[in-house]
Amino acid sequence: MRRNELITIDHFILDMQSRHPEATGEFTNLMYDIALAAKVIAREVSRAGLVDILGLTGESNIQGEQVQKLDVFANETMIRMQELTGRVCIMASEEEEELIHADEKGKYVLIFDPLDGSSNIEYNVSIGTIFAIYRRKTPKGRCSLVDCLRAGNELEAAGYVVYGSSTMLVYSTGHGVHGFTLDPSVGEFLLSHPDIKSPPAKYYSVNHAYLNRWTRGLQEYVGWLQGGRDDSPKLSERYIGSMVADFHRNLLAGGVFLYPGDRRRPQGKLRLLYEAAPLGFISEQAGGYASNGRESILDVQPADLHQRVPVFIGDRTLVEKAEEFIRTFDGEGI
Ligand code: AFP
Repeated sequence: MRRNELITIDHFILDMQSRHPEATGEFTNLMYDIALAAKVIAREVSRAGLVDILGLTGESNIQGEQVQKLDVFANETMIRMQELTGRVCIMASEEEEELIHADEKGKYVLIFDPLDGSSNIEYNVSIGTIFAIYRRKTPKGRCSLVDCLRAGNELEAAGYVVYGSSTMLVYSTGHGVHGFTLDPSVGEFLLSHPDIKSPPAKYYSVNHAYLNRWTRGLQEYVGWLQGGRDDSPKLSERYIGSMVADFHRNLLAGGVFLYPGDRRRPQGKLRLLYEAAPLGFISEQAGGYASNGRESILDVQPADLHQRVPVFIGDRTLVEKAEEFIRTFDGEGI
């Protein structure tokens, strides 16, 4: 990027496409559609705090339109932006029990969490959208569950949008990680963070409220992160409670995010297909690593659309260290 050059996400994606002469442009257009959906959702997120002031909490708003909850709105926006384009054959959303069939000629499979961290919405805390793109597996005709139950190492692309102090879209097609910041005055995502590589870790992020339910290995590991041993990294803690926001901060500032399994929930809370695999893909592209505590999250083959998985993600050395602690104390309870 030349100094002071403004590169919109559309130009950037098109430039990437021109490096692949075999590309038909369909993927490029799919990315445009996602960026457009992100802008629409960002607009609603930025107005969310006005809902009470403007008295829109009833059945309809001042234009007589039905007022929707933000997570429902985000889900419908993602679906509407894709279902008629002919680019996507099937979709799966964290908000939907069932698969969403689109165009049976579509080449791509889109999996998304429309509004991650939704319990933070009403407190004006950062939230996000996560997306994963696979190529269809079924050669032709209607796509089905087998097209969606894919390991992260088959991903064609993944990304997320964080609605924070500004809105940022970050994505990777397996050639580095690139971040774009929305300039609301012109309505464009501008390249602000080309080729992101995570710096050495400063932070760890975990919900300490569950400490008493953790295994011994996990307790020892977190103690180590904090500075319990001579070789400890002595990190500071940051935890927002929106995975996208926690992940994003650690990606840029350096750190590790954990949502482990515990006695009550052995598989943790986070979903493999909607959260862990796409962010794992991004993390690895930025020089990090994502694990379920035993193996790479990208190697986990999903058996169920809404399957949960323990997550350790971010700085490679620190995630590998988590695996080491878990192995060392394997079988030891609390
Ligand atoms: P919500 O969408 O219910 O707010 O959950 C968000 C989330 O799935 C993820 O974004 C957070 O990292 C995690 O849950 C926070 O969970 P805890 O409240 O148990 O720490």
